[in-house]
Amino acid sequence: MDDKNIESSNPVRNSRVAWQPQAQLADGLSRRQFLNLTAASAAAALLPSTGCQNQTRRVAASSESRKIGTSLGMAQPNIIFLLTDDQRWDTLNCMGNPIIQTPNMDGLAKNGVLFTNAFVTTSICASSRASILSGQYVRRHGINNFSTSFSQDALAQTYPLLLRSAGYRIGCVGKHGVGRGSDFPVDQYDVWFGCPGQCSPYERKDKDGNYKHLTQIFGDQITEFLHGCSNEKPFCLSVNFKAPHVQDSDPRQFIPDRAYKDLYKDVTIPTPKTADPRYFEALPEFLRTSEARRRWNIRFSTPEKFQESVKNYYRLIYGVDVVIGRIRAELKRLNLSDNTIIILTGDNGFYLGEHGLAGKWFPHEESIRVPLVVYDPRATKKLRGLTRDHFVLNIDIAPTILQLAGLNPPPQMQGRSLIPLLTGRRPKWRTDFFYEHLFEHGTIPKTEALRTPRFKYARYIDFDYEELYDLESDLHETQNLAKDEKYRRTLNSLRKRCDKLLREAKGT
Ligand SMILES: [Ca+2]
Repeated sequence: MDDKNIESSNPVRNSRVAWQPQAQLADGLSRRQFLNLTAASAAAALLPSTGCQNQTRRVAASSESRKIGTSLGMAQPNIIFLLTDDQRWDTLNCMGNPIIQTPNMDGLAKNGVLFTNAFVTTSICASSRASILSGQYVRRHGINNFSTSFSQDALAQTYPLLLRSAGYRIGCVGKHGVGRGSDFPVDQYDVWFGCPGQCSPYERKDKDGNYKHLTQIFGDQITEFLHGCSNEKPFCLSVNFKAPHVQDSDPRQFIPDRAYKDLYKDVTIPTPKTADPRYFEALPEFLRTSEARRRWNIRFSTPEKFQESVKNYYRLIYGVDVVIGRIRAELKRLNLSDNTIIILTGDNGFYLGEHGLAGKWFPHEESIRVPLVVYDPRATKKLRGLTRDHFVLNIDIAPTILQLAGLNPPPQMQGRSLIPLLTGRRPKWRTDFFYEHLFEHGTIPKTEALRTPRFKYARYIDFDYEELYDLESDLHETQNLAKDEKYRRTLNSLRKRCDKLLREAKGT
C-alpha cells in the first residue's frame, strides 16, 4: 500500500487585502533562514459525479487565456501536465533549496509563474490524482482508495476527456494512479502509456538488454507521443512520474538512476529541526505508533540512512528534471515549443524525518505542500519569472487547464482557474482552505484540517484529538495550542470555519 486524499475553495468574498503572504517562506528567505527552517533536506525551508452532461463550451475568444500572451498560430495551446509523485514543495533549487539540482524545473519557473504556496487537499496518491483530474475534493469525487475508478459519467468530466471532446489529442504516460489497471480508460485516450499500481520496478532493461531507469522510459514514451503531434491539432499529455516515490517492497526504498549515483556525494544534508527526538516524543501515541513511524524506521532512523535516503530522493527528482530538459528540446525540434504550455506539480508532500515521521497523509506542512510551476511560452515578457504566494490547490489544476484551452470548467469542479494569477493581477482569492484525509488504514489516522495564513487547525477524527499551530511564530508546528486557554476563541472560530468548508467540499 502506499499512498493515498481534498479542498475547497471558494474565493473569499470581500477580501480587500491584497493577499498577505503567509509564507514568506519561499521568496525573501535567506539561505541561512532556509537551512534553519528546513528539515531534511537541506532544504527545507519552508520557504515556503456527478453525472453531468458532457458539455464543454468554448469561452468566447477565451479572453482570459489570451491575456496571457499572444497565441501563436493556433487558437488552442498544447498542454503538457507533469505530475511527480511525493515531491515536496521545497525540492526545487528555485524554491530556495541550495543543494538540489533542478535546472530545468528552475528554467520553467524563470520563464513562467512559480507558486510558492501550493497545497494538496488530500495527501495520498490516488485521491490527490482524482482531485487533480476532476477538480474536486475527495468528499465529492469519492475516490478514497487504490481500487475505485471514476464512474463513466465522472470520467467524462475529467480535464483530459473534456479536452478530447473539444478536439484535443490526449495522452497518458506513467503512474495513472486512479483505480485498477483493468479499469483504466485506455480506449478513451488517443495514446495510453499508463501503467498500473506503482509502476514498479524502477530498474528495467531496454530492447537490447541494457539498464534503463523507469523515468527515462517515460521520457521515451513522451517523445513517442510528441512525434504523433502536429500544429494541426492541439494536444494534452498528462505525465505521471513515479519518481521520487519509494519502491515500497524494496529495502533500498529510493532507487535513482545509476547514472546519478554520485550526485550530492560530497554534500551533507542538514537534519531537520523537528528530527530531534523530543518532537516525536511530544506526539500522541496514535501518531508515534503510526505507519509514518514504521516507515521512518526504514528510511531515516540513523544518520547514515537519513543521508542516503534524502540524497536518493533528490537523485530521483534530478532524473525527472533531465526528462523535462528532453521534453523541451523535443518540442523545439518539432516546432511545437511556442505553443505548448508546461505545468509541473506534485501529488502530495513528504516527510523527510520531520517530527520523527516518514511518508505523508497527515496535515503538517511537509505532507500537504507541493511545488507548482506554470510555464506558458506565449506569455509576454512582463508575465515571466513571476512568483505568486496565494493559496493554490490541486483542485485548481483541472479548471486551469480547461480555461487555458479556452473551455469553461464545468460547474461541479470546486477548484478555481489560476489564470488571473498567471496574468499578474491581484484577484480576490481564497484566504484559507480545507484539507481532508479519509483513507481507511489501521495505523493511518483520518484527519481534517483548516489552513489559514496564520493558523493550522487539525483534528484526528477517530481520536478526538485536535491540534492548533500558530505558524507565524511556530513554522515547524511544534507547539500544540489546542488546549491553551488563550487560544480558546481562536480554536472555536477555526473549528466553525473548518466545518463550513467541509460542508462546501461535500456540496451540501
Ligand atoms: Ca504520491
